[in-house]
Amino acid sequence: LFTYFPGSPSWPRSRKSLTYAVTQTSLTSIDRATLSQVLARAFARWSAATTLTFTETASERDADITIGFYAGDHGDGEAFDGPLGTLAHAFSPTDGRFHLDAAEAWDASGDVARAASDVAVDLESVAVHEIGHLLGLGHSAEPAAIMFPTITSRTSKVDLAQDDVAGIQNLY
Ligand code: TQI
Ligand code: CA
Ligand code: ZN
Ligand code: ZN
Repeated sequence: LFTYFPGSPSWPRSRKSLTYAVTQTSLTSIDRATLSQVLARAFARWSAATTLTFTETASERDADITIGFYAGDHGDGEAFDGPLGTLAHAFSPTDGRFHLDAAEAWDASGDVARAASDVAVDLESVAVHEIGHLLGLGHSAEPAAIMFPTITSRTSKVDLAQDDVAGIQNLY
């Protein structure tokens, strides 16, 4: 079953359209256009289940959600740890920060099973999970759920389960 953060924070119900910006890419080798495509696919999975829409903006100032790659201690008290371990983190509504560990072997090809690295991590799968946190979902006890707290390297898991849909529809 789905959960929320303490106090069930959400984006205001009146805000149906949220914007996101990619603000820090100096530590990743992922092509910028590919990164935009993967993020758009991940956000679309949540907009398909809700009345929310998500639009990329070039301006950090106009963005509700900011997305970037960071290494080690990057100033928010949640240091990254090198390959595997913590892959990414996102803060609860309405903070909007979504950080990815630049040390991961991110795969943005959409076919992580074919990745060269044994420790390749599917970027879209992690993005779908972290967007759930950005929108207010905590972890789920349902193994099929995107919000279930486990992910396997070289594996893709991008489809919302009925449990994720029920959780987000109950919140918005
Ligand atoms: N990052 C943790 C996560 O996103 C960070 C975290 C722990 C967290 N507890 C939280 C974030 C509570 C918000 C609220 O769960 S992670 C998965 C998992 C991670 C984990 O790098 O460990 C995914 C990133 F657990 F689902 F497999 C992506 Cl999909
Ligand atoms: Ca890590
Ligand atoms: Zn961070
Ligand atoms: Zn999580």
